[in-house]
Amino acid sequence: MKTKFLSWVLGAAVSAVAATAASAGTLDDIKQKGFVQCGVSQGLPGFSNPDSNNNWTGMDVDFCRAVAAAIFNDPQKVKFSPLNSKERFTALQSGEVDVLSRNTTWTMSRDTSLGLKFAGTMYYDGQGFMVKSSLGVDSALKLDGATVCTATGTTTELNLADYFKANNMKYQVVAIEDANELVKAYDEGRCDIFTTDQSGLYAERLKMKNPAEHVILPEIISKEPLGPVVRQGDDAWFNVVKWTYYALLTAEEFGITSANVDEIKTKNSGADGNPEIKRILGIANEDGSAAGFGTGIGLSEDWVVSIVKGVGNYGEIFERNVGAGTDLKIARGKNALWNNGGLQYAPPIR
Ligand SMILES: N[C@@H](CCC(=O)N[C@@H](CS)C(=O)NCC(=O)O)C(=O)O
Repeated sequence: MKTKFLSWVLGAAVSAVAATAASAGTLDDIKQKGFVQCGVSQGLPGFSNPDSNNNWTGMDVDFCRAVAAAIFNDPQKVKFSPLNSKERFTALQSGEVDVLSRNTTWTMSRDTSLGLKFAGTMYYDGQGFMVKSSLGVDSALKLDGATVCTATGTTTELNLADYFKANNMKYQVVAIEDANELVKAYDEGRCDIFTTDQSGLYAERLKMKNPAEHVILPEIISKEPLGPVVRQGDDAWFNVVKWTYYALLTAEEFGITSANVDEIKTKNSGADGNPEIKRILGIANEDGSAAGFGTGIGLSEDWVVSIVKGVGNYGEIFERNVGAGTDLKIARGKNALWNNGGLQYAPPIR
């Protein structure tokens, strides 16, 4: 009885917080303060990483810059809050950040009972394992009895338990909140294995004393769709974040890049312009009426132009931050567009 009452009180408190945050109107607040407050990781190369001058780069960072470009026609109008995995949801629930763009896995409980809402999957991932090559292990199924380093408050911890149980193996866990301490613990040999999202393994390996000494095992033990998150109860803001993600995909699908967006816009501006391109780039109809839908979600008609000029399309963001030309060298794989063998798919802008 007592516990039931307590959980009711807690539930009511969470709804009250969500309702307060929602009634504030996040998009209007952002327009008023002049920037987007974006929750990111504390440093994950390729995803959200600060340099020595506190300039942030990465896919998750570029997503927030895309949202800023959509609102302000300026990808720099964003401030970053570095958050560890344990504190990230409270920071979003309390309104400390407007959006969380931080290698966060979309799960049912996070998307429902936490009072949050995922706007899309910026990166389709899965959990993997890394070991020192000197250990001579070539499969995760040979890890019985191992000591495993992992981050606190993650899906990683939970999948790890499931996987070892399902395969009748024992393990000891070293769970650490701070990402740099975690990497250090593994690098210094406090654990035999490091486990996290496979993209995280590629990223964290770059921080090891000798990256070449570590191998990533072939097994992928979970689905980790990573994407931006907002609070429940504020549909206007949710729509802006969700359609910014779709705009990035749509631009790639139509071959619209940061280098050619102006040219494509000019080419399609006349009466014989491609109607689909007109809708995407918000080019007005001959009678002056709006062809696109930007103003319908509180943005300008050329919101997609601003996004692509500011950060490029999805493919450009991927290649610049984690692609073949970077230290991470990640292939598009499941993150290719739907018409190119991948899972990235946006509903039509119409
Ligand atoms: N995707 C998983 C794991 C995300 C996670 O927090 N991973 C750690 C280990 S790579 C991390 O991002 N550390 C970087 C940091 O805390 O700044 C989740 O959403 O729970």
